[in-house]
Amino acid sequence: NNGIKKPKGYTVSYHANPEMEQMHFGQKHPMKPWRLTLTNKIVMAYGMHEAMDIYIPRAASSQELKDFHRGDYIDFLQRVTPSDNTWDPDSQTYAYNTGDDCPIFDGLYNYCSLYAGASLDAARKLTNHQSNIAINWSGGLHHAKKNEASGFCYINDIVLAILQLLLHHPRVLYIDIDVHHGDGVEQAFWSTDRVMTLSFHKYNRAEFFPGTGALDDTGPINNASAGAHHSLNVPLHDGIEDAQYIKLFEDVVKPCVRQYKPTAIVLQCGADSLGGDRLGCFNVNIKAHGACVAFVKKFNLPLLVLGGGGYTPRNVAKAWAYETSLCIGAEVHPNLPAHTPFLEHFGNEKTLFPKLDFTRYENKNSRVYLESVVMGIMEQLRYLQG
Ligand code: TV1
Ligand code: CA
Ligand code: ZN
Repeated sequence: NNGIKKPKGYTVSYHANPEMEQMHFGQKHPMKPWRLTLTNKIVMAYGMHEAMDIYIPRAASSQELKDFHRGDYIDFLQRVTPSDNTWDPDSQTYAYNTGDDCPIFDGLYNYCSLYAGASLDAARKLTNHQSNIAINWSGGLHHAKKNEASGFCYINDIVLAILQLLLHHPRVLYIDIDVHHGDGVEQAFWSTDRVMTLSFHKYNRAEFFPGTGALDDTGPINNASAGAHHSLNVPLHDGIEDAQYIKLFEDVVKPCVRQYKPTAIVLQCGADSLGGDRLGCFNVNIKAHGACVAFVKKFNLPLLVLGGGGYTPRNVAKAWAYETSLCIGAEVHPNLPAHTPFLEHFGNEKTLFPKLDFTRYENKNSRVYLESVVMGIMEQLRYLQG
């Protein structure tokens, strides 16, 4: 291998089931489970698997899925086939918000129960003290609701994993760097103070999915509710750049950890916040995206690392492989190993840190705007003391 060693006294577990990588959402659909194959090939080509405990996770049981989701919705996912999904003429949609964004494809239920099983196994490795960091790149599907699909997400594996952590942990901090708002996770824990949710995202109520996550949406308005001030949102404009993003992330996450004192952290690493993403609109490089992971690791708390969005597969795979190396604390050569499968797929950019396409989005985030966002977050955190 490349001399990558297991870190001493420190365990990283990697949960990946190749069965789900073969799934297809449909020809033109931006979600490509195949990006996970690409990620795993890079991880293995570097020999990173030598430094981690590798698990091929089982599928979650329908009972486990029902710990968050409504029974009739899970029964529907289990039963429905591409040919028999029924159109509801009243709402002009298919059942449970399936349709264009969330199509019914062959193997859908298997796909859902596999990524959920992986997140549950990963969470259990943390609560058993068998891992310090547990990674599931197939999870992080933050839009799924209790009784409906949303934004390419059917089962909310993040909510299920956090519920698992809450059996052993008094407080869990959820951090979400996907370019979209982590609305499903926010909604699930809106009225509790045992989970703090913190999402960084592009925000435009009318024009960018899902349209929620304004700076002042911080939990129930009623101060008597435990959840008040425990949902934090960092709304951003197009084109945010590396230095701004890293500073903002650190300026927000550090005081959240200091004030909230979580005993475990869940980090959703959606890679659609990278520059050049097919659906995203930020100008963040892979090194800066990874800097967020490295920063969170430094708190030395049990850490669940999840995937999420990411629609330019060659960049997603590099980002997640690089972030795997940061989790194990291994220095990897920036050039992809010559024996990496699918190397031809990466064209001229056979490096972990390609030049991304920043031409599509001009930076609309002023220094003054970002300072006002940090102030807004600090204001919420002041309510937590006492
Ligand atoms: C089929 C084929 C579906 C091509 C969907 C982009 C497609 C999109 C497609 C698409 C697309 C969205 C909306 C509009 C809701 C709709 C994994 C009624 C080229 C976590 C989910 C984004 C992001 C949903 C998921 C969004 C995640 N954008 N081509 N669909 N309205 N949906 O805007 O956060 O990354 O785009
Ligand atoms: Ca986000
Ligand atoms: Zn996204």
